Amino acid sequence: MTVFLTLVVIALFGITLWQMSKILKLSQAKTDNSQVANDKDNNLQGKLMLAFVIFLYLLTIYCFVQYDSYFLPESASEHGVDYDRLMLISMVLIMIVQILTQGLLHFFSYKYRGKKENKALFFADNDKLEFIWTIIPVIVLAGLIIYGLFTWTDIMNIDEEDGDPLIVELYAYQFDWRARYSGEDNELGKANVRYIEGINTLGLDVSDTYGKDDKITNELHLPVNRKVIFKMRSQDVLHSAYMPFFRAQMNVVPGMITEFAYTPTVTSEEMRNSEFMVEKVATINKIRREKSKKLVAAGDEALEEYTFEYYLLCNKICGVSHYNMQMKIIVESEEDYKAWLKTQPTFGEQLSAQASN
Ligand SMILES: [Cu+2]
Repeated sequence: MTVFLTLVVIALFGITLWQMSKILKLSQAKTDNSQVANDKDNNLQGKLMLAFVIFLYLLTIYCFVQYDSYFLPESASEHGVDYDRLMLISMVLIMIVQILTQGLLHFFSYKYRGKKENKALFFADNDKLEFIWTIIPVIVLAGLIIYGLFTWTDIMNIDEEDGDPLIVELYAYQFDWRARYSGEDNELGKANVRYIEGINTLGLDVSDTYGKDDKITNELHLPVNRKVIFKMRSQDVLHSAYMPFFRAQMNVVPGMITEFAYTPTVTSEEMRNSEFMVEKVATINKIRREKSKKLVAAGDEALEEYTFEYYLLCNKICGVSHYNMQMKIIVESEEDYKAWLKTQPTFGEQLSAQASN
């Protein structure tokens, strides 16, 4: 019954509105209701066009100033320098073209807004003009694309024979990462998702002798200034290995091995002590201290001081805890790296420890 009454009320309300709109229409019968824009309309629209583009440009400048602190520091990897240069050149070109064309579009809409006495000029075509505005974008775009292709080839050229690269497996699963280092033999053992059982969460082939001395860790230690080749595997869904400070990102796809390589050039320690990071961390800690005051007042635990670390993040939304899927990266000297690796147990040792339990 209530539903029926509600529907009746809504229907009556609708009819009332409809009747009122008819009255309104009658009272406006004498005003100009022509569908053709008059000078007053054109004036308003022209000014709005101009105001809109000015608003957009002011907003852009504001965002650059306000969100400047979210920019990354200079790249901490060798190829990252080329990557940043390509990005900068592309962005500067895009900005110049955008500011000019968009600005002119809106300015002309304002300047040549409709006026009753204006007559349109018949202008068929101009070969010279068309040639100019075709050839300039062609040359600029071709240059940008060719430069981009060369940079891409340089970055994606993963040559295992070149120098003495470190080969590390990155293993992704919901919702964490593992790193696997090849042992003394410098060869990663075979692995397959079918072998996953008990502590063998990476599915290493137990019968493969190459795998026995592999070391599985939950931190990624990398020696500085040595090329690292990452071989990536996923246990379950699509993940993405994202290391923004090294300008590196690669999808981690179940059922296949994807690769990426880079040479870290700045140790964790150096990055922590860099001017850029000291300033940034100070700002973060200031915010945290203020937040802590409120937390303590509310009876919650205060926030710890923040110190900078590199992280490997997941950059594909892979499930509920995706936001927390990360592994610490420590870039250090070759000696420190070797000393750390020595302290890690091999897969063989882990297996026999489990067997004796
Ligand atoms: Cu993920």
